[in-house]
Amino acid sequence: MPRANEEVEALLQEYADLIAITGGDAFKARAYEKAARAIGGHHADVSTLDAKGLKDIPNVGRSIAEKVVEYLRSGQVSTIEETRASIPAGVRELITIPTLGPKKAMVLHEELGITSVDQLLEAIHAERLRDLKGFGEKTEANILHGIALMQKAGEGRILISAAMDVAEQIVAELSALPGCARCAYAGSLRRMKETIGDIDVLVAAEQSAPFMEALGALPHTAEVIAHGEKKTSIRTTKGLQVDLRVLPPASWGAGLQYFTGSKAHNIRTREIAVRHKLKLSEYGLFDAESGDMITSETEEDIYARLGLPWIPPTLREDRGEIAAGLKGEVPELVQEEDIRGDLHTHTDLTDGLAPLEDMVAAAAARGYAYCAITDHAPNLYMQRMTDEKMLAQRERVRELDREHRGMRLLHGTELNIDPDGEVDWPPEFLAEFDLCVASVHSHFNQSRQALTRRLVRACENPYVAVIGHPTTRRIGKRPGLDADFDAVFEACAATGTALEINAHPERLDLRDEDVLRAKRYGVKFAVNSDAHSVTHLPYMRYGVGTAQRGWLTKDDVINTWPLTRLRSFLRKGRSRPV
Ligand code: DGT
Ligand code: CA
Ligand code: CA
Ligand code: ZN
Repeated sequence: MPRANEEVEALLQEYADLIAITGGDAFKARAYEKAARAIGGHHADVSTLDAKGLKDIPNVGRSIAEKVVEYLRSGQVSTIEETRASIPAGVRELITIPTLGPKKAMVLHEELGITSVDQLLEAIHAERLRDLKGFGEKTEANILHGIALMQKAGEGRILISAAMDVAEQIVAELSALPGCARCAYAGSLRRMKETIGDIDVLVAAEQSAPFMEALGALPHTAEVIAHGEKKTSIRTTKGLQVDLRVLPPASWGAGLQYFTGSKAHNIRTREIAVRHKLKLSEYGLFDAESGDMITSETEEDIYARLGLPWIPPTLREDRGEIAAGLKGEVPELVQEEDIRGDLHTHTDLTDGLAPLEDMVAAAAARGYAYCAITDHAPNLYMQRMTDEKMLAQRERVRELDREHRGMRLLHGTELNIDPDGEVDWPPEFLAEFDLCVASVHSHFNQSRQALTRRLVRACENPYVAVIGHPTTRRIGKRPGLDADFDAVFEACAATGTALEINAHPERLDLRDEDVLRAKRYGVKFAVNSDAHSVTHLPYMRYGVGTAQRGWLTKDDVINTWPLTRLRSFLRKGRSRPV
């Protein structure tokens, strides 16, 4: 994303929050939020656009365009500065606590005079929040969790998508240099972990200096932290650390295996080496006694000499992959190419940015065999959905379906699971959708018992085929629902309801460990982008990475299936419509 787009997105989002704290118009706040996301997701660099060009971006009206122009010209927007100044700095800090939100932050300020995170912690420990309306023990626990998340985020793990963008650019730049035999990223990014501490890049070349220098000179690089012959570390303009190691081409496999990790996996592989009277390091696999090199050029050779098949990086977490390898039972993991379609996408009929036609064209361009449009149902009040709008969209979807020869379109919706586990619309209306995803979008803080019951009831609904973003967590921002997920997994398996692996990098929900657990109950999964713009469809890769980390095969994932098999699953045993 161009830097200016990112800055403007953050500024408009902040303004939306400020409007909310000062008790401003909710629709106005919402308009700024939508514009923020539209600009963040816009393909062209906004700093190259004039007011007219800005207004062509969906959800950007005249007044917002003017503010953006002012910002690009002067580095600030007077209205936003004024609003900012009207709120104490400490309260602005409070709203950055995930799980707290602008309204509660304002109550804490007005009722208890709290103006900093430290004061808030003190007040919680002194049980002073208990007397406030709308605050309870549960809220306290959530706020404490939010503060912990914020402090952890401050320790600098970043979302996989942000790391991937930087890593792919660096790998492309370094690969183009003369003398580069191999270049790849390793570490947690190659393992597709949900957040990344630092990026590890490896190069195989005879000479290391040109690569070390090139890394220091890249436009991303803000600072060289350490510069050596084998390893150089830099910090990017966004504060992300990148470690570059240059290896002799003959050590490529050993280096790649070592620096891919995880540490826990490497400890296991080294133990096996020791049992075979071998020694494994980043330079190669050696005979422990003579010190003779046995092999080092490819990962496959190294694993083979340890009596193991090549283990996919997404499994290298010491979660049983070595034992599975020794028994020849490493699963054949689902791949991105196996995905035949996306079952959760939004258009500008609700909170998506792109018109239906654009979403459909972009999905078709990805080579999908089918794609479901699943805009929000009416109980998500801000989306202003109506029966008429939904039916009109269905008409249009059916027309487009006839026009797109290669891809079948499914008309679906994303229902809201209410506090009792009920969803929008009566059964007759639901029966007409090709697919209903159902998700929790509110009342996150119910008791564990109520939340569990709520999700189980949604599974029992014969029209609900997929539970969307099942835990509702937002990485670094909101913890997942405190429900008994084992009970939910059991209900999914019993009712034939799939669990979503939402591929949005801020969600990745279900997460890898939960996927692994749910699979043991016999649950099926849908890996979906939840795209709110055409640029989100490629998030699918992160969902597939998470599915792999949860040991899923193609058969576990319903949107790798042929359409007939998928349709029969979506009917959940209901009879075919006549
Ligand atoms: P991160 O950066 O926190 O997201 O996680 P990783 O896994 O990328 O960790 P990092 O960057 O510290 O190191 C990259 C890989 O290098 C790691 O996965 C395994 C290997 N490695 C680094 N230090 C050690 C070590 O002390 N022992 C072993 N066995 N492996 C190490
Ligand atoms: Ca790393
Ligand atoms: Ca590292
Ligand atoms: Zn949703």
